[in-house]
Amino acid sequence: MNKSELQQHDREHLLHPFTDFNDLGQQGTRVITSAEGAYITDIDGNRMLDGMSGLWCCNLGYSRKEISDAIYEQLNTLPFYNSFFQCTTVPSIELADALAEVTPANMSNVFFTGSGSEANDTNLRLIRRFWDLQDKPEKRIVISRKNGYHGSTIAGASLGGMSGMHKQFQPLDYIEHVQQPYWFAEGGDMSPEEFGIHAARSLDEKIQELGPEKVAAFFAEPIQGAGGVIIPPETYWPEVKKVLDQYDILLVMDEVIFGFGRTGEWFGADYYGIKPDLLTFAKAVTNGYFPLGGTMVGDRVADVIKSKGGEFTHGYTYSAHPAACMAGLATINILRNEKIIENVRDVTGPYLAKRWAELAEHPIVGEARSLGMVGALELVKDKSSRARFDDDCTAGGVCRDLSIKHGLVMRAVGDAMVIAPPLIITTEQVDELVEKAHRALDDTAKALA
Ligand code: PXG
Repeated sequence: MNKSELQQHDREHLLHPFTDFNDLGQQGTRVITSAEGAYITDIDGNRMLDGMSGLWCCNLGYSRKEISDAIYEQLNTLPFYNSFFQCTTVPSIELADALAEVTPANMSNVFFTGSGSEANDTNLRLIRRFWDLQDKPEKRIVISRKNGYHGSTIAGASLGGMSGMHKQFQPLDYIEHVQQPYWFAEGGDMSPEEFGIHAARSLDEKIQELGPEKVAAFFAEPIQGAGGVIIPPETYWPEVKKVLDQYDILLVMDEVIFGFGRTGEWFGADYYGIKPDLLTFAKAVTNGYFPLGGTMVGDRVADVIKSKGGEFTHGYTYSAHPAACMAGLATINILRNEKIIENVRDVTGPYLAKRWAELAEHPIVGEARSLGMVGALELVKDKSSRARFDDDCTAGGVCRDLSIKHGLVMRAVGDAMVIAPPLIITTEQVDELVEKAHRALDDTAKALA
């Protein structure tokens, strides 16, 4: 099929995630046909620097044959076996061992799933069982944050704080949402430090309003990814942890985006020096090469679930799929052996921070923030008042399309332009990224003038 035939069949038969089908019908999908290193190529032969690592997953880029070989060899040895009913496979044991080593010290058990959304469903099941087994059945309510993202199943989308998603289904009634630590958009006249405390206090207030004895857990991303790379002020996490400890509420860190090196540490929890009770992962655990997710279960929770006995009536056919586990092992081996994460922490992360900050000088950029290998630019019409170009935040979409024309994939979250390039990006490629982003900003300013 040629390009237009492919687009026609795509329109007729494929329902895409998070897509307005009328828009898609008019524009046609972009057909991506190959990828190499940090670059993707479309069907017209356009080569683009992938500033989004696929969908926040290909931390090692696209050319790691060790991972595809590991999957292939496993498929030719034992393509499938389940982990139910007292069965196991060698890859699943080896990956569980490796995960216990690289995740925070208080975590030595894993429950495997097929995706991040499923893993958050698993977390809700584990949390309920944990409190029930300790004769605290009244601890039922879960708190998360407005504009957080935790997946797209009913549980994931209920946990997430995306109002546009909540309008399209019936969210679970035992999940409450509190303020996000988004200083640029919501900080008003407060300093970032003051605002960090303020956002954490909104959690405290919600807990007191609900009754601490009824609150089971708090779910949060270390840094909000899909919400727009929202890096909380330094004061936020220490204060949140204090509040949760005070009321004996479990902390679930959802590291689907920030796990496996994105901050320059293995996990966001390491970056912030926090030990969560549960830690959700997916995406980069297999470098995006094979569907796999899971939750790391902290010792406090695992000890209760394991020692109190009784069957935990939960699991997925593809929990611990052997080929997925081999992909995970190969990925962790590369991250470790090639010191990829240390390089982000010591070399490429600081370099990106320096170059990205230069974009704050651009007339339509209200803030340029970055950390490790993520960044965001806030597009504004007026820098001092932080006024947007329009109420519907359409400038982001304009900038994204112009950026693609210049050969750089950025993602628009409203009017925040976000990047999460592969961790293997070189300093020269960071230069290329920043220059292309600059050109996209210039063209956006012209287009919106
Ligand atoms: N938690 C977090 C923090 C995520 O970012 C999920 C859970 C769900 O994972 P699965 O594997 O079920 O998709 C995610 C996924 C975007 C975008 O456009 C982000 C995600 C997924 C799709 C698009 O930023 N994050």
